Amino acid sequence: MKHLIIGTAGHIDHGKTSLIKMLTGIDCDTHKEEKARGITINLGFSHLELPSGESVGIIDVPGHKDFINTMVGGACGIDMVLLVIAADEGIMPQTAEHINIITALGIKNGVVALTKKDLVDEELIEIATDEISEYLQNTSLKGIPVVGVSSTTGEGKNELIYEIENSLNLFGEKDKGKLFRMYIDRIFTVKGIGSVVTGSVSDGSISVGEDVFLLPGTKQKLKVRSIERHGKTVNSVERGDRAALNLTGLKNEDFERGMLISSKQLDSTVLADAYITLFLSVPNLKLWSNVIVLSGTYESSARMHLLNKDEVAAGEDAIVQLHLNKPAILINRDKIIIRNSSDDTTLGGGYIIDASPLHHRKRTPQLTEFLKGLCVNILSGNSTIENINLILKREFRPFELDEISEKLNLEKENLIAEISELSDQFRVYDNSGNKILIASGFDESFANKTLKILEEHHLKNNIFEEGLETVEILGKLGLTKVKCGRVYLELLLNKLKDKKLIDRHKNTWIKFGYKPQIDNKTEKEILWLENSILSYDDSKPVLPEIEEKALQAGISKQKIKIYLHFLANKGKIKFIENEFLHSSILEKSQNLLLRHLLKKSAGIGIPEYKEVIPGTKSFRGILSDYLEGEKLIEFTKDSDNESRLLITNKGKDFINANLS
Ligand SMILES: Nc1nc2c(ncn2[C@@H]2O[C@H](COP(=O)(O)OP(=O)(O)OP(=O)(O)O)[C@@H](O)[C@H]2O)c(=O)[nH]1
Ligand SMILES: [Mg+2]
Repeated sequence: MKHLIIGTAGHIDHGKTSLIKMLTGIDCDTHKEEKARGITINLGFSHLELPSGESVGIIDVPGHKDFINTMVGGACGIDMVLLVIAADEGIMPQTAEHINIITALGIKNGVVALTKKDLVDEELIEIATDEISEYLQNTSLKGIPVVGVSSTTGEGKNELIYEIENSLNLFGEKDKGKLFRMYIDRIFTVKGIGSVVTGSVSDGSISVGEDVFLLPGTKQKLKVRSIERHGKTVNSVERGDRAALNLTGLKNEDFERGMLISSKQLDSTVLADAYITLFLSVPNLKLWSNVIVLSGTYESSARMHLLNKDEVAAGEDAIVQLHLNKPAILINRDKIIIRNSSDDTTLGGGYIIDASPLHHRKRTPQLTEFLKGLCVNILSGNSTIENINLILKREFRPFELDEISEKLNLEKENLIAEISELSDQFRVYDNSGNKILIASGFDESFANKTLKILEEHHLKNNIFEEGLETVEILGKLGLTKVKCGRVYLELLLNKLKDKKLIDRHKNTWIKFGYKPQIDNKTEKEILWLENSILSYDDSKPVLPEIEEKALQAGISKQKIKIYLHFLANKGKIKFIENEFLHSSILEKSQNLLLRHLLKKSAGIGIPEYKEVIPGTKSFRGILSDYLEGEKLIEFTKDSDNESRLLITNKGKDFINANLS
């Protein structure tokens, strides 16, 4: 099953609805007003069972010039066109306008039904056929077959069906996209069933029982209670199907034509970048113009800003930014049609090239270059690899495969198949099955930056054995806020390690082969610092005093800071909060106190603590802070509310192990 939709197109009264009735037996003009006026006003829906067994959906559109917007709403969802031209009139204004719209929507397949064959002679049929073929030369429908038919006599019906089937055979199986989207074109209530909305499924698939959202706006999940396709109850529908969904969760008045049913809560936008082409014989458009934007059944007035030129003439193309008055749910490659603000002329059409752009206040050459790249990709048949490249090159960061699959609306599995064909333009990292992609140039740049960061770090800290921790490098590379930044960096660092460019030291990264360098002078200075800390014995070392003495000895404050760090890394001193003690002194006092406490099951009061550790009060403060932090001792209060020190079980184990 190919899941395709055929749409009619053509001037008013040329016989579109009659033709569909002849082909399918269904009269699409169901409304009272349609019957009374003898014209189509709303979209009509039918389906055709082909001899091959395939069932295709049919959308019948109105030909009247006042209902072009309805026609666009129908035509946006079709795969091929049934262009209806009455043999007795030939190409008329809305024939031309519909052909323009079909061309702008990129629809290339179809059949011309030259209707009302019964009203003209064979010679006129031949002349009309030639005329139409020539006219279509400059449109997307170039070369499609022309079949003479009469809906009154049934003549030409089989030939037309044959050509429709031929044309449908040109379609292969398509990637249906991972996200389900369907623009609502009709809403009605069925007694005892509830709200039913119909539309053409433009992406993805949905099954009974699944949750969907009504967009824009509502955050509430709706359940798909039942589905009909071409009048038959089915379990699921997919891209290309005409569908009627029975949804539970909202009232009928919450639904509106032009709203979207989606499997995901998507953000709406009032800004979109688009590539458009103006139709022939429309007026020139200036830098800013007021327009109406149509996409699916969405419709909104908008201000259109030309980005790559100051004026655009009939037949020319342009890259534009649309400032929409009504929030839209758009994704890249969505087709759009532009009408003038008085809604009486279709100006042109094209594609969304960026559905979540920045507001382009300045039209820089870089911006134009980037947007042109997007256009080329979208127009050149959208090689997936090229599209991935474009996303990756836009932002200096790694991307998760999930993000790419979302942006391109392609299934992850299909993407994995594509990227395994390896592009030299991007790198793929495997994170236990989850893939991370990054543009090759950026990956190289991150690798080089990492090496440089480590080099600079070592240069400034050449007495240290340690390098930088992963988080420190992450911050210096500006990757902290990137979702997969940490995982990417770890993979990159490990790759650099495998290449023997960097190495691991303790919990840090160093450049491969890096060794600290301590010259004689430095060594002496460090020794001097250690000795001056030792000289404080069981008084708290006072940093400003040490710094003062150091200055006199010709050692800068900055160096003292580095040396303190160095001594800490070597385990010679210990930082406790912002203070520090020499480890040997700390250890001596700690053992002394713990050993004493071991004998005092009721603990000791502060005066006794003072006797055991006779140094300064601040020294005792740091010591007990440290031991309390290590959970070796704890403080309690006695009956007089005086503090008492007690050894913990952990403290007992610790000191017993030390004693033995
Ligand atoms: N003799 C003859 N009359 C036809 C044929 N097809 C359609 N008609 C007549 O042409 C008129 C218009 O037909 P429709 O099918 O309503 O035309 P339409 O293209 O659907 O019109 P809109 O939807 O309003 O644009 C009707 O009176 C039909 O009976 C045909 O093959 N032969
Ligand atoms: Mg009609």
